[in-house]
Amino acid sequence: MARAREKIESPAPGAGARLPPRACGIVASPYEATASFVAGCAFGPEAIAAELEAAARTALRPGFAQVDGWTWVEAHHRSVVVPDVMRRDVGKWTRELLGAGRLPILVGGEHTVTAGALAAFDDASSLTVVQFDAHADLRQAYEGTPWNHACAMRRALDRGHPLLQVGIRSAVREEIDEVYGRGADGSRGLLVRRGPPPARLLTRSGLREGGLDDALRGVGERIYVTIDLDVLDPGCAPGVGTPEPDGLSFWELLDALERVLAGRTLAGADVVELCPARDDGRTARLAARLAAWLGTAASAVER
Ligand SMILES: [Mn+2]
Repeated sequence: MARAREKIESPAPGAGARLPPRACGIVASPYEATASFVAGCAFGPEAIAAELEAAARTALRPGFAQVDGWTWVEAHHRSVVVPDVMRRDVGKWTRELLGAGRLPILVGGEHTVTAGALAAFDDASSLTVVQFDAHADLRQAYEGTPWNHACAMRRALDRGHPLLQVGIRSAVREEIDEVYGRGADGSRGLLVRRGPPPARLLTRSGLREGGLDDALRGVGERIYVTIDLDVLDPGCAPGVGTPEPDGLSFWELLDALERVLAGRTLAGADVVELCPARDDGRTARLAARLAAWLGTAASAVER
């Protein structure tokens, strides 16, 4: 792994190394404190690092950014399980990359790490979080903590971020009712909460039926994309902690991302919940490709 990171460049954690002006930076957060089904996503970042290293040697990958020269920062050690420490460290490095004019792409780690990246952005109400996920992640608390990965998007709402949830196919009644109101009927798979902050949820079936354009109506110009890999079908992405049948194909995800970002600015992104213990290598490669795809939006980076 040390070798994998040499080429992508790795300032020591917390060293405050001066970062050269390059388009993208990866913030690695091997954080795992609340795995509720299968453990192991603390090893996600190093699996992605190996795939990015392989990708850096690949000349022909049309549509994906060249990843050689990207900065790689390890936000904290794998032993960190205190949410405040994770959020502080991920926030610090995300801020550092933003300050250097680079697009921060966070790789996890469990979905809780998104809170760390979002902490680096001051004006939450002008940064819409677009979540691709099988699960709603809207619980107020789960298994005794508000920093469980099942609460990730509830915390984003708490910060004041408008939210668009896409591909959802698993949620409990209470979390939906609490955010979208009792009697939310989900007609055509789209739930709408009129904020502040506003929120929308497009189910998996709603996406299949062409509901994304409706869901995107009125969504703001600055976007933070969070991709929980379990939004994908377990057939193409088996290496996740909480797999759900009937997910998106890789193409379907890229197509949806393209439509989300058309005419909008990507301010930051993350790819989370990779669980190498469940993987045969295909999910790690896919996660690295996703990061490289997100990197194509780096030219539009802004704070
Ligand atoms: Mn999630």
